[in-house]
Amino acid sequence: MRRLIIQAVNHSKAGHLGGPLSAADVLTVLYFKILRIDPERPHWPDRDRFILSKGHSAIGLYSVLALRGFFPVDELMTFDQINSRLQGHPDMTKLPGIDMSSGSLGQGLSPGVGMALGAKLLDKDFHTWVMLGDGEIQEGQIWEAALVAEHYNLDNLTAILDYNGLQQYGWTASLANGKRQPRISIDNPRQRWEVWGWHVLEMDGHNVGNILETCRKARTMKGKPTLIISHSIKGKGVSFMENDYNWHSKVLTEAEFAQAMADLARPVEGE
Ligand SMILES: Cc1ncc(C[n+]2csc(CCOP(=O)(O)OP(=O)(O)O)c2C)c(N)n1
Repeated sequence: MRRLIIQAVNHSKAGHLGGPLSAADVLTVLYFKILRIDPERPHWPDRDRFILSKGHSAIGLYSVLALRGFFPVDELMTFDQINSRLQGHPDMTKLPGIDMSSGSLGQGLSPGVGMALGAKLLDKDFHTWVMLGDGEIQEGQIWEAALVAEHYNLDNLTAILDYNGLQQYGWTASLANGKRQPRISIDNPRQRWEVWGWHVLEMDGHNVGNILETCRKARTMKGKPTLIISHSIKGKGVSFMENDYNWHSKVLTEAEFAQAMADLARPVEGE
């Protein structure tokens, strides 16, 4: 999947890399083991819903959808081209399998709350999952949605925070490398979300067994919504991209492309 991400972004000469690579393992476990979905029936009313609120990681979502059989893997090479169904940010009106358009950060949890509330009102048992970025949760709309989810006791809603510590131009925490950073802190998300009335779980976002176990547990949590803090590494899998915000979104040179593909030819840890 990571190789497909690199190939598609390299081919289009545009798109994000760090964020999709940090989310790749979680997306894989969700789409292959957790979500109740059917690629043959992308609009099945009883399917689980998934919203990639950090929509700039679209190529990660497209890759897993293709591998799961929603559309041909070859189509990934149309990524970000005019008239492609695979735009730089997910478009639910174009591509079956996308439950919500996204890209303007901060807006994905609100429709997730609506879907989860809708399921309760209609007495349906599907679960709604929303993936958030740690830079993204500085957005006030996320805070409002979190409070509404708690108000309605939406235990059929799970948010997964891709906690890679980086956003577009640097660290998300107020204190990084011993230096105070001039940006709003999202340190200690556990404390904040617990105060907002959510269950909070944590997992290693690159350990498939741990992701599987934690997501299964989230589905069974009762009484209130659940946040999973997924500890991850931005750029995971490509040596020179890991923990470097410069690779948030950048075009690869030929040599960098070759190095990235070589890095990703290594066996996956723990496989
Ligand atoms: C409302 C809004 N402001 C700014 C952007 C530009 N932008 C795209 S990605 C990004 C950083 C996101 O960081 P984070 O949520 O931590 O995502 P990740 O590190 O997982 O890529 C920004 C500022 C945007 N897409 N939407």
